[in-house]
Amino acid sequence: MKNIIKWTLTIVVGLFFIACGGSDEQVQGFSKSGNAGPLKVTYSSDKPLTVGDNTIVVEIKKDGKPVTGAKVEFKVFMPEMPGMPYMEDVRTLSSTGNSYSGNINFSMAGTWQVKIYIEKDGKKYKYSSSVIL
Ligand SMILES: [Cu+2]
Repeated sequence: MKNIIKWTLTIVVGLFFIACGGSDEQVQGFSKSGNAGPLKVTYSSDKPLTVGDNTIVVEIKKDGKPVTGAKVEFKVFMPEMPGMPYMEDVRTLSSTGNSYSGNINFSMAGTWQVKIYIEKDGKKYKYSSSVIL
């Protein structure tokens, strides 16, 4: 139920920006993509990534078609550094139609490693990336 409200809000906000298109104020979101074997993986956020909570949307395509019904785990981590422990956040994303989404918390600024683990029809795929906050 929470997700439905979240998505309704996202759509309403999205429509608002479409309706107001043409103004100079563009919302700069975040988006990055790459491959996990035969899969094309895109992860994005409609706002720039920030320290704290971020709503992440993952789209997976194979031969240009959305891959649905997969188990998608999104992990971010920062290796241990002098004076700083290892940090991570892991979330199993919820399927929302043709994409997957969930909340990811970055506990501090810096470079974060991103791993997206995908399981579909008994096969496992991994996408590696990184972001700088
Ligand atoms: Cu650190």
